[in-house]
Amino acid sequence: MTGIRALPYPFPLRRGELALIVIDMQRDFVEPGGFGESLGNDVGRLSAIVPTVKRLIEGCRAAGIPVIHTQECHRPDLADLPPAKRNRGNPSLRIGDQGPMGRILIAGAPGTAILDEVAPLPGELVIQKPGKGAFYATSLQDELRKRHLSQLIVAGVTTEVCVQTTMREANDRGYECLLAEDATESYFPEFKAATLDMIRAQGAIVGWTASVDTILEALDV
Ligand code: C5J
Repeated sequence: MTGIRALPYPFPLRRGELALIVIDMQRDFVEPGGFGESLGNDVGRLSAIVPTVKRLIEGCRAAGIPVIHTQECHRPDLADLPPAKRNRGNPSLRIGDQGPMGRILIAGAPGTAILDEVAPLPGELVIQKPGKGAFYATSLQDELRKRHLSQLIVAGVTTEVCVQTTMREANDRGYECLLAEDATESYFPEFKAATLDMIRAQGAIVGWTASVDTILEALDV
């Protein structure tokens, strides 16, 4: 078995069963003037990883690894947005409200779009998700099963919210996950560091972590 040099020990790569999943690289989280910034966050931390995420995506494509994208968004009628989620953050600007880039996190709004630099290619799977985890109320598990995929490289934002939630959901469903350390980011550096530690603690209790360079080297790209 070939392994990828990872923490806390080599990731047991099964290349034919591996996909890359890129979480929520959306304008509203990453660009100035979006929802993330309206909550008082420094979006510069997130925009700084865009070139690295792009390199990982392009490397995986070159290696023949399927690339899956997620997009956090809701229906225009908000039927999939419970008050427990809508009433969070800055109450003057909530999910579904009109923001500087259209209705915040509503399907089809400009701010909800995935950044051009890391946009899906035609034919790549895009999972629209109303929750933090990519498995909640989506077809992701069925799509992975159909493609006989059992391992995920995980990238995207934010590390301790949608990325970590997705990794925990995936792990509970039997998927092995490798988090790309420098292709994920948080508005809070200490939360990112803690998340990486939590994921790989206790013998990879949730998953593994490795740098993008190391992952691409193992994929021979
Ligand atoms: C958040 C996400 N932070 N994609 N979403 O609300 O992590």
